[in-house]
Amino acid sequence: SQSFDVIVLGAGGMGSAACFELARRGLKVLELEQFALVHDRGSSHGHTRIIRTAYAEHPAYVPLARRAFERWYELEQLTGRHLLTECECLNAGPPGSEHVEGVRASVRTHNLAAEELSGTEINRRYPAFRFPAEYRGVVERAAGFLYVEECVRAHLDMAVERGAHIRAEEPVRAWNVIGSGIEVTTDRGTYHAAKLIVTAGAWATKLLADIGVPLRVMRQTLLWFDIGSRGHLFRRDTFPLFIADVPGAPFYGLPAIDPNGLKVARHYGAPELPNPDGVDWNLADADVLALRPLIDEFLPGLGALRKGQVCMYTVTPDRHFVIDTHPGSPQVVVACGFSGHGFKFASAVGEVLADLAQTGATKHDITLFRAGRFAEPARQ
Ligand code: PYC
Repeated sequence: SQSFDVIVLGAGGMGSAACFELARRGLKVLELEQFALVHDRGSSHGHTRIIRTAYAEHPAYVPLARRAFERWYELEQLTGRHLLTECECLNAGPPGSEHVEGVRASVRTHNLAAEELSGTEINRRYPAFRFPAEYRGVVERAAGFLYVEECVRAHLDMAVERGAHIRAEEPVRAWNVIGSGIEVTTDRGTYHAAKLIVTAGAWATKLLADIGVPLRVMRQTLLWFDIGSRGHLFRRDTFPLFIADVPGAPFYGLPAIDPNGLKVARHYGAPELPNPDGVDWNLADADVLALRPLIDEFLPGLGALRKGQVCMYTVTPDRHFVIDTHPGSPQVVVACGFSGHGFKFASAVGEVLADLAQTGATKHDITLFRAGRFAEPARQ
């Protein structure tokens, strides 16, 4: 068997970033991936991911978002590749929208630059939209989108350049604590290391079944629609990233950046599954029908479907991440439950995971992400 300082399970957004950071720090690291590298059977594909700073989900994410921006820009410098395009982000919803209120809370807490718009003002500024006049929007400029597959590839390539060992198409059968280290058994061999990082996406439901985090998997569909002769309304100088907190059916979209047209998807709202085995990877008519009424109401005039992809969310009960040392094994670091809003942070999470594996602590505030929180009585 071979020995490493750290083994990383899963080469998606988080695992690839951790692998890069560990290799950069001079550690001997092995990355194990069950599929081909940069595959489309997990949660790190679909061309683009939103990155934003005025974070609706909790103000505690704001410093991590800033760090993530820094680290994506640094990765661009290291690789010479274009990974992130800046773009305005519109957060819209009816009066009382939890999402819009959450954005405002982060703006207040961190004194962020943001602009308030009425529904009418949104429609005037971005003429593709038809929001009701009483809707409210908060627009921020400290936002953009990442080229998700390119980001994963960049982290992996930079990790290999720094000596990381990466083994693809090698599913993990089991990991076990052996003394103060760990042993990982795959279809092809057995490996030993001082530390283990589990960044297995939806497969955390299996590989981390014992950590007391009730994870559920959501099958999401990413859809691209024809913009036809109305392309000028959907360019990123005329159309923002948006998250629309429409009652019962929040959805989001990104400007058209290529011939596939406008990318639009629902955020949550799909049935939850206990693990990834039940996910149907084929696009169904029902996937498009679920989104069409939202498009017709809020983005009228979009054309036919041009492309669709299935992707997974791995969701925690409070939709906050889990980033921690394993509750029973201090030599194991876990990152899971990114709940459909994690990828943007991968560049910073890689640093946090490397910190935890190397020293058991990190200077980043990750108290919101404790693995044990689901077992604790609610705080007053
Ligand atoms: O992480 O910003 C995000 C996001 C929006 C919709 C899905 N994910």
